[in-house]
Amino acid sequence: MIFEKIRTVPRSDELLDKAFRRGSRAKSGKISYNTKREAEESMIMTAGNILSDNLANVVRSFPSFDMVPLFYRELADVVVGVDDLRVSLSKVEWASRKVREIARMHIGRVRRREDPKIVRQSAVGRMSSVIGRVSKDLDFLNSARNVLRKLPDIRDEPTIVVAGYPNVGKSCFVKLVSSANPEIASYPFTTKGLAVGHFTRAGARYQLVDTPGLLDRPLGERNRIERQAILALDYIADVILFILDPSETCGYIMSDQENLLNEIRNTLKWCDSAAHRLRDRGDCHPLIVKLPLCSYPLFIGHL
Ligand SMILES: Nc1nc2c(ncn2[C@@H]2O[C@H](COP(=O)(O)OP(=O)(O)O)[C@@H](O)[C@H]2O)c(=O)[nH]1
Ligand SMILES: [Mg+2]
Repeated sequence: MIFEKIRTVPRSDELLDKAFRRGSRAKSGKISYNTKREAEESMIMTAGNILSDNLANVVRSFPSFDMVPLFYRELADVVVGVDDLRVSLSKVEWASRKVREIARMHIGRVRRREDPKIVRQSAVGRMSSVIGRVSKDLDFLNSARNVLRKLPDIRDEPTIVVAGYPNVGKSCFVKLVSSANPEIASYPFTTKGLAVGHFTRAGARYQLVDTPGLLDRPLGERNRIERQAILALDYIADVILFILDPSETCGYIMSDQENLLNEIRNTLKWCDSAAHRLRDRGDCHPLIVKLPLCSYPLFIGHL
């Protein structure tokens, strides 16, 4: 999965600690230094390189969002916000360049015979201040990284997306028939993200995607959790398995559940990506399965 490779983003205090510790070691560890001047220069260069390289590595470890497949880009936008990511990444990139510039400038001052200790103190102060300015961005990038790398690995395989109102038994069904192991509970909104499982039938592998429950309301009013379900329906579903609970033990009346079904049916008709994909797979018509929780008859129909 595209976000799996993003590495842990260090905190600002960890970065400063590492850089200045190594810098001090570089200064004191080498007996070959003839003068205090060379020792301070080495400290500034080592600390500057470590800070600058680590910040550049943070930026490099995130994928370029223009190259990320549309489904994952939209999903990343829903769960963490792609614009916020871009802003933080560009600030960290700025900090990487700025620290290198500060190191170069201060090394120049040491070589021009300014007091090396004072120059080193100034370099440390300015580098710390630059890192302090991106401290919140580093924290945000690390929490975003932790969310992104847990997104499901959706492959280009026949995909069935299971949708419906909250608490109707979607996760239970997915767990029963596939390798997925979603959390199941007797209260709504247990599932907060997409979960993918697989099963094999007649030698072919299928993906089954569990989604968070949807309420019957306009897209603009949907929260981040519901919008993940909409994206799965919109971008990756070859077949939609819509589960209804006629017993209404889920806590929602049938007419509301049916309204949601009709709304999804109408939305997907107008949605280009879903309409094209569903048409391309001539053998894979979207299905709506009315799966009763108790003893109701099974009903299968076409979207
Ligand atoms: N009676 C009955 N209860 C079910 C069935 N499937 C799931 N449940 C229960 O319904 C509740 C919600 O199930 P869950 O799979 O978490 O629903 P989801 O929110 O749609 O994913 C849980 O308490 C399940 O044990 C079923 O076929 N029959
Ligand atoms: Mg669930």
